[in-house]
This record gives sequence, structure tokens and C-alpha cells, in this order.
Amino acid sequence: MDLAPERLREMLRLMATIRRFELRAQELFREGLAVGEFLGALHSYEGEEAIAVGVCAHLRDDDYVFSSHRGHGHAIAKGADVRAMMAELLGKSTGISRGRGGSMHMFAPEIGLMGGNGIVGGGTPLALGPAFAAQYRGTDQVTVCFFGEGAASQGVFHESLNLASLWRLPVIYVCENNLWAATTPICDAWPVPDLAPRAESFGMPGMTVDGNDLLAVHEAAGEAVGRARAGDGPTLIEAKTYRHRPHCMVIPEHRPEDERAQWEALDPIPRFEAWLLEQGAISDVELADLHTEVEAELDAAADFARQSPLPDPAHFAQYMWA
Ligand SMILES: Cc1ncc(C[n+]2csc(CCOP(=O)(O)OP(=O)(O)O)c2C)c(N)n1
Repeated sequence: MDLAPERLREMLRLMATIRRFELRAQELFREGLAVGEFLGALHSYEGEEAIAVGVCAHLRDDDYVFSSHRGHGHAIAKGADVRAMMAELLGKSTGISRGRGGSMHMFAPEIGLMGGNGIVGGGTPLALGPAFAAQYRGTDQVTVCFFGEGAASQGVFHESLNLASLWRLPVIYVCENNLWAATTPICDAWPVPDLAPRAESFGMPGMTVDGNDLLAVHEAAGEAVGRARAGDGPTLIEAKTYRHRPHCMVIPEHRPEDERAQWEALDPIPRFEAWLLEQGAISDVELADLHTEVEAELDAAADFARQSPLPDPAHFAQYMWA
């Protein structure tokens, strides 16, 4: 591993920030439901942090990310401001989408964050746009599209990969295969266990990685991003993972308890922490400090969100196209 210790610690900090963001968001959701403050559904990214962080570590501000309905982690890993994200959850005017979007529509084009999507698979064709633009303009920008394995059963996913490969577009499709699409287990949806081999039918490379292993994701993404920047076309990465929470806050848990326990033992954050400690890349004290700092940052973000004003109803049509 040729990454500097500061870089490794920064990736841990991002994973911890995502985890803490989700925990604070759930608290706000529970309280917010009572006072009618919360805007829309909440899908937790807890357990999948290594994927967003391992992939986005290779991206620049002028690269693009298309997110999904489970997108807080993608936004944080791409560099979004957690205060503005928390305010967005509450529909406040200081929100990252000025309170117009909520949890599934975190949007910050200035850092290449092209938003989440309430339509499963909806990001897969959209990602072709900036990928084509980069190729047309002759820049080396890349586009990443994150989606769940449920999205891979949509027809548009196949159309998108076909076109991406035909035109050798600089796009990386990252399937976060958490084995369940809402309440449907993968064995009831796919006749085969893996997605990555299907890339071959589009003439593009496909890789399966352990999505709970930050370094494995980082390595696979590095290869894919390198290929895209060099003009060698798209890649499909399938990252196997598991969400720690039910599909969303209002759907009860459907997954077997032993399966959940098995995956929680593979939690990407303690796994990476253990590796960092073993390598001497972080000390126990530094680790504790890092978590304290992250907690304080997210507490402050939640306070900021609570105290921010709602958008002025007189401006409801602002930012809409006539
Ligand atoms: C086109 C479409 N169909 C159905 C839904 C309802 N829905 C929302 S999330 C979801 C499951 C998606 O599963 P997956 O793509 O695997 O992502 P995950 O939630 O596991 O991260 C479904 C069916 C939707 N939002 N859009």
C-alpha cells in the first residue's frame, strides 16, 4: 500500500463522518416526524462507507458523481459540506439544494455532485451525459455512477452500459450490491450470483470486490478511473456489501438475524481501523481524537440545521424553469 498515513487517516475520517452523519440523521428523523420537520424518506448508508470513500478518493472536484436514493455517503465522500447536507434533510434554506430536495436530492455541481435519484436506476443513463461531454471536449474528467443491485435489473441499466462501451465513454458504474433491494433478496431477483461477469456481454471490464474492504475498493477503483482518464472506456465494479439498517426508516427489518450478524462482523470501519493500528498508521489516542472531532462536527451540523430558517414561501418558484 503506497498511500501516505495522512491520506489513510483522511479516508478513515470520511468513513466515520458518513457513519456519524447517518446516526444524527436518524435521530433528527425520529424527532422530526413528531414535529413534521423532516423532508421525505431516509435511506441509511451505514455499512457501505468503504465503497463511496474508496472510489471517490480517486476523483477530482471536476469529476462527476451520480448518486442513488441511498446517497449521503457519496455526497460526503465527494466533498459536500455536512452542515448544508443536514440542513437539506430538514428542508432548510441553507440546505445543499436550498431545501428543495431533501435526503435523496443532495446536489452540488460545483464539486461534481450531480445529485441523488428517487428513481431506481435513474442515474445510469444520466451519467452518460457528462461522460460524453468530457470525451467530446477532450478533457480527462471521469464520471462515476453509484447504484444498487436492484437497479441492475432495470432495462435502462443495460442500455446505458451498452452505449457507454460502444462509445468508450469515461464512466465507471459502481454497483453497491447489498444483497437486498428493499425487501427482495437477490436470490429472488437474479438467476446468477454476480453482476460483474455480465460486463463481458457489453465488451467492458467487470470486477467484483469486497465492498467492506476499503483498500480493495480503492485499488479496483484506481484501475477503473485510470482506464477512464486514459480514454480506454468504461468499467463495471460490483462491490459486495450489506446495509446495517432496514431499507429505510419506515420499513421494518426483513432480513434474517444470523445474516445481519455475519455481515456486521465485517463492518468496514473497525476493519480498516484494525489495519491502520497494525500498520502503525494511527495510534489509539489519534483514533479516539478522530472520533471525538467527527462527533463534534456532526453535532454542530445538526444544530446548524435545526436553527436555519425554512425557505420563504414567497420564493417557492425560484430555481424552477418556467
Ligand atoms: C423505478 C423505481 N422502481 C421502484 C422504486 C421503489 N424502490 C425504491 S428503493 C428500491 C430498492 C432498490 O434496491 P437497490 O437498487 O438494490 O438499492 P438499495 O436500496 O439496496 O441500496 C425500490 C424497489 C423506485 N424508487 N423506482
